[in-house]
Amino acid sequence: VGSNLDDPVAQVGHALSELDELPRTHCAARSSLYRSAPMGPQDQPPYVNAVAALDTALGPDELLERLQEIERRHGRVRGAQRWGPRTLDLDILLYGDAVLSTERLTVPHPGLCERSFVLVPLLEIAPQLEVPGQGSVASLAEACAMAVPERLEAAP
Ligand code: PH2
Ligand code: MG
Ligand code: MG
Repeated sequence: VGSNLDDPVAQVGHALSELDELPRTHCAARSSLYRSAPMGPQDQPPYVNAVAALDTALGPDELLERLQEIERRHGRVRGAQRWGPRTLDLDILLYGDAVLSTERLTVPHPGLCERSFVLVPLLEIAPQLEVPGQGSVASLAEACAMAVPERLEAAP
């Protein structure tokens, strides 16, 4: 889950609640929120990121469809700029231990292994997790060269 526009902390918080409300889906764990410098174009605000573990009976394509629906409700506009700013980004990082590559969806997420803003929150909720073909989240986080994101304190 990521956002860097229109109150990113609120965008991410609301999105996490909406994930738990998806049909045939239960949010089993959610990480803290983390703030980090933008990866990609630097002339955009910092990002707030989090990760969630979902138990779901939705297949990967249907899940992706539902996530894009939530993104649209959050005013997501698909801009021309790669890695440009966005109100809400919901990416499927892993789907069980599936390895998928279709036109619309690649799982594990191709950027997962290089992105500290993904690995650090993932490590928080799933320290034992293995990424198919890539090793443990712990070893990937250890090896990641990107600056560590700042963990935000939960609102009182
Ligand atoms: N997402 C992007 C581009 N750059 N940078 C950070 N820190 N966090 C993100 O989630 C992010 C990004 C496009 O998905
Ligand atoms: Mg993304
Ligand atoms: Mg995305």
